[in-house]
Order: sequence, then C-alpha cells, then structure tokens
Amino acid sequence: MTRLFEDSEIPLAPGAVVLREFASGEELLPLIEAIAVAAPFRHLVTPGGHTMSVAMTNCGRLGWTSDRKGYRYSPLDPETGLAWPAMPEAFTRLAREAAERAGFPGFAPEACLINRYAIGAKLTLHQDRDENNYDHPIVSVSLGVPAVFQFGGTKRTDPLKRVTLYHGDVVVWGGEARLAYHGIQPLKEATHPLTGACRLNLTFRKAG
Ligand code: MD6
Ligand code: FE
Repeated sequence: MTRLFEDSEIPLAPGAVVLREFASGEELLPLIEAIAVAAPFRHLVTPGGHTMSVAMTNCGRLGWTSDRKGYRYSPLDPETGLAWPAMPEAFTRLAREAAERAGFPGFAPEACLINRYAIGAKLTLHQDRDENNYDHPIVSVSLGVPAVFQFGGTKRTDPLKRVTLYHGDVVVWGGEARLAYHGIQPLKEATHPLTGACRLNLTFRKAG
C-alpha cells in the first residue's frame, strides 16, 4: 500500500494525537462485516428520546449502548440477548500498538464500539464519560469516507479545533485530553473504494 503520510503523527492537544494511515482497512473491514452479521448495526435512542443518525454495534466483552434509561456498558447485546461478538485479535493488536506509539503502553481494551455513518450522519459534541476509569486512553480508528472531527476543551463552550480524519487514521486520546468535548460534523457526500458512501469508526476503550 502507498503510504503518503507514513508514520506521521499530528498532535491535536496535549494527550491527543492523530496517527495518519496507521490502520489497514483491507484487514479490518471484513472483520467488521462478520461482527455486523452477529450483532447488526442499529440506531440507538438517547435518554432524551432522539434516534441517533449514526448506526452502532460492538464487539468485545462489553458494548456501549443507550436507551431511554441512559447510556451504559453491557455484556449482552440488548437486541439479540447474546454476548457481543468476540474482539478479533487484529483489533486488540492494533489498539495496543497505536496506544503504545502515542505513549500509553499496555493498553488492553475490553470494549470496541463500531460507528457507521451514512452521508449526513453526525455525532453531536459530547464527552466520553461512561467508563469507570479515565486513566486509560481511547483509541479511535477511521475507515472509509473522510469526516471532520471537532474537539474542544473540558467545557462545552470551549473553542473548537477541526481536523479531517481519513481512511486508516487512528486517534489516540488520553491523559489531560480524556474528557475533552468532541464530535463529528455531518458526513459530506463522497464515496470510498472500500466502503462506498459510508464512514466506519472503531473506538476502543477500557470500560471498567
Ligand atoms: C467517531 N469518535 O470518530 C466518533 N470519542 O466517529 C468519538 O466519539 C471519539 O474518536 C473518544 C475518543 C476518540 C473518538
Ligand atoms: Fe466520543
């Protein structure tokens, strides 16, 4: 594969870095397809009653889910009543290697949330605060159509920076950036040879 940005690391904020083209979509996409057969993508409802535009599923011992009662990590897929599909070894390895590159050695995620964005889908500004422990980083992998990631500070009203995330980019987010507000702007019309008119994102966490 040609790697235009081989090994380039772009600091976003203290504790947050983009590793350009760190992940191989060719390896990851068939694994995501297999997970989605066992645990289909679905549009979750927020505690406020809104249906999310992003479709989600999970793999690993715990999965992130939402309904009218709140956000939580659950060992079972509420849709099927079954355990989430196991986390593929290639996922665990990628997350560990990316975290290590960013200065967080020994990362062993037990939860992988998989987000699927159609054109126009977005993720409103939020903090990731449903985990029990903020000492571990989050590793986030972008695949398919590029998206504009926005990130601010620990207050919703802090000024936002924007960066476009491309196929294969990995963001590692920890330390003092761990509780920064962030979101994804509405996906612009585009197609990617491997995913079509769609963006996929994997976020790896240690939840407990
Ligand atoms: C996404 N990502 O990229 C959504 N959260 O589709 C996130 O919400 C996120 O990229 C925490 C850390 C990194 C992330
Ligand atoms: Fe997030």
